[in-house]
Amino acid sequence: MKDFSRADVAEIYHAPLLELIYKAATAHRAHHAPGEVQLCTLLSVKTGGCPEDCAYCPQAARYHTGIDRHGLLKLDAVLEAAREAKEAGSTRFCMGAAWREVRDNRHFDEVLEMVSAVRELGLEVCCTLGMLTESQAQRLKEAGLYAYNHNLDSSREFYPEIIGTRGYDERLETLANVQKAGLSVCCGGIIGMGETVDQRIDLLHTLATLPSPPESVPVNALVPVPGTPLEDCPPVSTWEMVRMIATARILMPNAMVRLSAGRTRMSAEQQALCFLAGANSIFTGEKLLTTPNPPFDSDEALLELLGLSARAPYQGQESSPPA
Ligand code: SAM
Ligand code: DTB
Ligand code: SF4
Repeated sequence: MKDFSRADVAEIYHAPLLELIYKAATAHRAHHAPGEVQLCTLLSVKTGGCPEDCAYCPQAARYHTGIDRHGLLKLDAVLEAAREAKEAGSTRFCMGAAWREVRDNRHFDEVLEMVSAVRELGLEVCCTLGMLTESQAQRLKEAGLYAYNHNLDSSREFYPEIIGTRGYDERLETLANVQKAGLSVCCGGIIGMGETVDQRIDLLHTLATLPSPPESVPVNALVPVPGTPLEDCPPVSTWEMVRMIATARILMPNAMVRLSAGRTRMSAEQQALCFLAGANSIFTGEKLLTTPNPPFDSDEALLELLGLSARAPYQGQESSPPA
């Protein structure tokens, strides 16, 4: 565990902006190839109908968001999407399910098959399926899962204002189970939900002082979806995304910092600043889980413009590709 204090994190976060970006870019260069961006693809393998009440989420059954609900996809459909993702240069494929938690049933068995099959294609496989027990995490690991995404989303203090159907400690417990199983942890949050800057700093402090810091930190800007309680939240400014990304990069220099939801509202210049501030991964393809994402061609043009290249696929077939 890193011993950053809350005050250390606040000091980094509030540094003069260009100083902050410079420090983050320096940390980025010391730990990563700065010209490389990892491309990842998301696939919602089970969409909508979720019993949870996450105020940001279009997939919660209680909000009327008009998304196309569907049950668990068939293996063939998942494999086709994974092949396409690989073809388009993605090296990480993340399957999401709108579940509160994993249950030990045939659906989980099917997900385990999906994990093994996608793994066979030579992709890093990530899942985000809700809460997990230690033995479920172990089974995912044995099936060939590389990483598990489970976001803390915000600070402990703000959490009850966005989610009432589960608590922060339950979130931390799943993260501990994931870590115990030897899976790579992907854990981040969302800004723009009405939280204060201090609460964002609290989230960054919690992430950086987890028993071991996450290997992957997605930074999402809220995508306000009509029908959800957060539909009218005003957009966050890019400066706020940049401060989050840069602080995460300095606190967790080895992590992949992913510029995640919210890119459709960002210009090339705004995204360039995020890369400069230490983001080194994006999700590509026209859809995130259920909401739009920039078209593939415009991302290709963006990387070309900035002289960035997509990180090459890792070569080995061992169960732990390099982070
Ligand atoms: N049900 C699982 C869970 O909650 O862990 C996995 C799927 S959930 C959709 C994955 C993550 O997507 C959430 O933790 C949240 O951080 C992010 N997310 C969901 N809706 C979003 C939105 N409208 N804007 C930004 N991020 C969002
Ligand atoms: C994460 O932090 N962001 C991604 C991934 N992890 C699973 C998901 C963003 C979802 C945005 C809303 C949607 O498309 O449904
Ligand atoms: Fe369900 Fe996950 Fe959406 Fe919350 S974020 S409503 S748990 S799918």
